[in-house]
Amino acid sequence: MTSHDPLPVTRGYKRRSSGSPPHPPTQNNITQTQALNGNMEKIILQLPLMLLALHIQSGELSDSPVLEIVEAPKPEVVEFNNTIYGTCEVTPVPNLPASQPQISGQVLFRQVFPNGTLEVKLNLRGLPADDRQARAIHIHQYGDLSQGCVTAGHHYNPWEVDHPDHLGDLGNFVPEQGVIRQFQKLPEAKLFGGHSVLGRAVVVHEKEDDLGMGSDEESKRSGNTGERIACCVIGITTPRLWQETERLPGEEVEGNQ
Ligand SMILES: [Cu+2]
Ligand SMILES: [Zn+2]
Repeated sequence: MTSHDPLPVTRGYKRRSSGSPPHPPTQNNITQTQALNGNMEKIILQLPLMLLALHIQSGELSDSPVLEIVEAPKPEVVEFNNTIYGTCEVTPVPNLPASQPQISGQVLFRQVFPNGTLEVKLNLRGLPADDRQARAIHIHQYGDLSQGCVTAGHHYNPWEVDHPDHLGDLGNFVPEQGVIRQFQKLPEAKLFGGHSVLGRAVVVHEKEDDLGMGSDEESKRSGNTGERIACCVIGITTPRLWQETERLPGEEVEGNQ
């Protein structure tokens, strides 16, 4: 058998279901044998999935090796005192109309393993000093900026809820003196686990988020926030950026070693 052959169990499964029996059994025997074969095949095929599910479930309580594979930027977590740091380097979309500000800067993330509340620091610049327009910021599903911010998909929504309850709906931000500086907590979003926001995008919109209060359907989908004017992909980083960024109102001192 070469490495390209299918696994023997797969071939056995195919042969059993398509081949004819070697000698004619009674009708009753055929039915029983087929039912038995069918059940056994289902159990055999599902067994690895069932075992995997059990491993993952129990892994949330213990230190299962499977959990490490599913979870884990483990080296960073250990190295940085059970904390994972994320950064997102915001850049304006190319060919932005002159009426829109060229927003750049960083959105930083920090979460203590495994169930700490995700903390976010926004540090954006590039707005006119007299600009007081509120702008929406969300975490979108895909870290794909191949065609600017439009390829980042919809708001990341693993729970299939309405806007503005998506786990990465950061809300509205009003610039002051050309910058947006804010600390906030995002209790629903995580850097760890299956619903991690790592690898997804932060998108800054041209308009204010209506927070689901609008009269149209789009309000409960995206908040009617207009064009996407700047975005970035969230990646893993060291504590350096978080620690070097000035402390913002609401930011807790502890854990900031
Ligand atoms: Cu958005
Ligand atoms: Zn949303």
